[in-house]
Amino acid sequence: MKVALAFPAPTPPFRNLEGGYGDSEKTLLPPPTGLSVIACALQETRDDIETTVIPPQIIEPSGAVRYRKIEEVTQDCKDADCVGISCRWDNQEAALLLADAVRQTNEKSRIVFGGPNMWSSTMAEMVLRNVPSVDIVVRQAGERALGEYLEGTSLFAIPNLTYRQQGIPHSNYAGAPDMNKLPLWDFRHVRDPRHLAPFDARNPAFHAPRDLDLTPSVESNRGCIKASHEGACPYCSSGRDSFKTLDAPRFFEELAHLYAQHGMKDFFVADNIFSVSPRRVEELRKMRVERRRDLPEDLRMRAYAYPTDFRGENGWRTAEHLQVMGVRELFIGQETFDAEIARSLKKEIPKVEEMVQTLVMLKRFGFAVKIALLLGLPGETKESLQKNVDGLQRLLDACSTPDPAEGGLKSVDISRVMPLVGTELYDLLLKNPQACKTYLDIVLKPLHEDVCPRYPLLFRLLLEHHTSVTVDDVTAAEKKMISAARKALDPTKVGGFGV
Ligand code: B12
Ligand code: SF4
Repeated sequence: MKVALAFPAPTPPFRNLEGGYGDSEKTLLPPPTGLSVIACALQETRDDIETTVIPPQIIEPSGAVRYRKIEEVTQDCKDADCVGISCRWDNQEAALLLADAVRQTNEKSRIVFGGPNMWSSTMAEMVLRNVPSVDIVVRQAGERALGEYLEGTSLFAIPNLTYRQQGIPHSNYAGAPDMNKLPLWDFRHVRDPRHLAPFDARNPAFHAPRDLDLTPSVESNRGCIKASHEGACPYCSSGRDSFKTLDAPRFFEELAHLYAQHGMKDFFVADNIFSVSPRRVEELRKMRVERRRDLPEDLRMRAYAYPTDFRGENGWRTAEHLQVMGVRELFIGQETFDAEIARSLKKEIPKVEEMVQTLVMLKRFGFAVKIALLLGLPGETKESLQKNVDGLQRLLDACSTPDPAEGGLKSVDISRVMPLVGTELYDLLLKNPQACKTYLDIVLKPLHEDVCPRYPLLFRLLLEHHTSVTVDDVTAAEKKMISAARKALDPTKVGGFGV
């Protein structure tokens, strides 16, 4: 059986979102982890499965990188019995075009959607109501669900599956696999070795990347500990699955495997929060030290941390453990400097002075830090926008550094909050008849059936119905923040996304 797993490139309006990650039209993105993890798990279930992972880009013979065209991916999927397509909000439109193109060239191929934009049953069921070329949707983890689907298990018995029952979409219960029982994975199903060579430290032409943003992603846990304790943040589409961890020895065994297979030694830790607890980081640190022999000495990682992880003595210890483990860059979601808005996010967010102290401490340990801020959150006022402008300025004055090697604040993301399908913010708009009517009048499609919603319009509706600010107010604050950050930091490290 032939299986093709594709990560389509975003279509033009969503290309090169930069977001402080560089020009993704021309910069090589790391090979897709999610699809590679699935490919390795499938291989374990049956040896007659031949899986190919198709990344979003092509490397030309000249070495130039460009996004793969939909026709090219369709051609790559021509003989596949099953085509799995990984969806993110920015490549969703491309994923739909690809599904239709594959269906036209191969009537029999089974077409499966999955990926970060398919995590909610709202989205999965919407796809099955509106996109006839898609056979099933896998929500959240894909390894077990896709394997069982290909094995022919009854659809109603497969966790995470959304399928049609007499034409009506039906979503099964969601279940997260035990990460420790999944096989070790690698990128062997990415067939073109040129996608892997630039990450191979054994290669004489290897240049260690200055930033770790575009290094291969790995996981030590899944789900979100914050979401499971306090509830998901209202703008988050990925915090709702149950929390699972990979045992510390397995995590480093996986890294050692990727080093042995591909010479990889720089990693992007995908965990929503890596520093789950002081005990966990201590355990990981111990294991890193114990496994010293199989791992490269200069193993480096970039990880997400929770804003209050670094409080007091525990915080200082957490920082030390992370540093010994090889973490060099931290991404911290501050989101807002307004205490009232922070409360509504059910997220504990430090005041600006505490954050300054944290950044100073992290700089002493040599961490390069990226801070994310979100504009237009429910409850936003002109005053809260001003607090964000002032708070960012305070952080920049105290801790910015244009050279990540020095540690300190090296990068900021200033984004407009997006009511992604599957988030509480999207549901808020869906329940608002006035917002839905405006959407229908302008787009001529009901919001609840639009698989690729117009996010700029949803952002405006969110501001109109749930804040006291306008798009112009947000734009003005955003401009001030971007300009201040560009003055203080390497301008290419000032990013953000949004509409
Ligand atoms: C790493 C990462 C990046 C890296 C990618 C490079 C790299 N180093 O790999 C960088 C930093 C560049 C990046 C950028 C962006 N990212 Co990003 N990123 C992530 C992150 C942190 C980890 C992804 C990962 O590797 N996960 C681990 C693997 C194993 O999980 P997975 O890919 O989800 O796959 C599993 C399932 O989803 C499923 N699955 C996946 N595909 C398929 C396909 C099929 C057929 C099936 C059955 C199942 C399936 O099975 C897999 C195994 O269980 C996630 C958040 C997260 N923690 O997951 C955000 C995330 C994927 N990113 C997101 C976004 C939006 C972006 C941006 C588009 C930001 C923006 N501008 O809006 C940019 C795009 C920039 C660009 N031009 O490419 C969102 C997607 C939300 C959505 N609804 O679409 C996420 C979920 C973060 C969030 N909560 O907002 N990102
Ligand atoms: S945004 Fe981050 S902290 Fe909030 S629920 Fe999502 S993954 Fe968890």
